[in-house]
Amino acid sequence: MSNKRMKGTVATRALYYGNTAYPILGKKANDSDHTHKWTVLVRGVNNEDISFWIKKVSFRLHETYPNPQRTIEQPPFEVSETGWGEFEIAIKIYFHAASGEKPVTLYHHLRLHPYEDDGTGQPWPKEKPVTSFNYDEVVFNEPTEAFYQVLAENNALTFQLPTKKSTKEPAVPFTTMVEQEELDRLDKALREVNRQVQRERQRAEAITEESAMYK
Ligand code: SLL
Repeated sequence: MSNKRMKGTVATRALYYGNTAYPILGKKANDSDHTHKWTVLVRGVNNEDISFWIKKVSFRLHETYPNPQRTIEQPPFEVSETGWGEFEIAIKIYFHAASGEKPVTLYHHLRLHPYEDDGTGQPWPKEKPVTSFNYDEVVFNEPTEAFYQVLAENNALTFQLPTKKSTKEPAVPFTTMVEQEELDRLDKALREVNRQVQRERQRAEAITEESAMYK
């Protein structure tokens, strides 16, 4: 099949990456200095199979881990470990050979600790997992004909965010609802900034007027 590039064509795929972490509690906690069990992962936004366009994922862990370079050749693209500290994980994503694309590296700060109370204002419950996920889109600019064909065959020329968080595990973290909440937050922040600018402008005008009186 052809590795000719399709001029003027763009194909985009969405994914999310990040980690979940659970504290090690009870008797097991005394067995080593490891305080947490964690999983770092790369997934489709609907938790769908992404192996038709992602060939393998390589996770580079901290050098305190044995064989820190962990390459996962089949889905699920994830690594589970235990440990005591947070560090940055380089996540290298290799695409289907037909794409002719170089691998892409994403960086994720492994998060083990809650840095805030939970939503109810209560301290973070010990048994509740800490999660840290990021959403991203991979844009294939002028894809090869062969790769375009792969996407088409997998119904993957377009994508949609899920509308709601699913209740079944693993719950998808990025939904149109979450997107809307973020847009609402930005909108509210923008209105607040405009209000403050307006207020400062009025103050400045008042001062100018006042100083004019003394001239
Ligand atoms: C820190 N800069 O000091 C970081 C490094 C490294 C965490 C964290 C290894 C576990 C093991 C582990 O948890 N490393 O011994 O296998 O916080």
